[in-house]
Amino acid sequence: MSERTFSIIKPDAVAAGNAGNIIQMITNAGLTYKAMKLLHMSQAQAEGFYAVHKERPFYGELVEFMTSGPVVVGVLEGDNAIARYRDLMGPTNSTEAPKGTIRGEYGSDIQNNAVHGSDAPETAKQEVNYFFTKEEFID
Ligand code: FUP
Repeated sequence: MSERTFSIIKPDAVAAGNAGNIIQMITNAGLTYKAMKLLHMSQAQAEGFYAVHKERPFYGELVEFMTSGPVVVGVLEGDNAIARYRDLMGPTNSTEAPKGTIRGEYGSDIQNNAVHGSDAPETAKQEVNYFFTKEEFID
């Protein structure tokens, strides 16, 4: 069944000039971009996006990292897109990510891990709506 997922190419990957290659990996995997934009998250935007991690010890550092430079946010569509994109990303900790996954190719560690992808249909919907309005979609 076709579904949508939310993706971020994080500040480490954009700053290193890897956004183009990552987009190519995503589209080569058969996922289609329905919306995309470059933005620099505000403190409030990053805090809200990661609110679920508020009590975790890495929250402050994570927000600082995510606001450190521009990111590419996007909405991907395809059959089973949420799971397929997570497989393509690889594990959260880039040091454990196999070659051929985005984090294996372009991530550095558990925080500087190149990309984000939604983990379930409900969070995908929330995350898409957090960054995009209806007018920004193709179709
Ligand atoms: P993921 O679903 O793979 O993005 O991973 P999590 O939801 O577990 O973590 C969300 C983000 O928190 C990760 F992308 C990176 C960050 N993180 C850290 O910075 N340090 C940690 O120890 C764990 C997660």
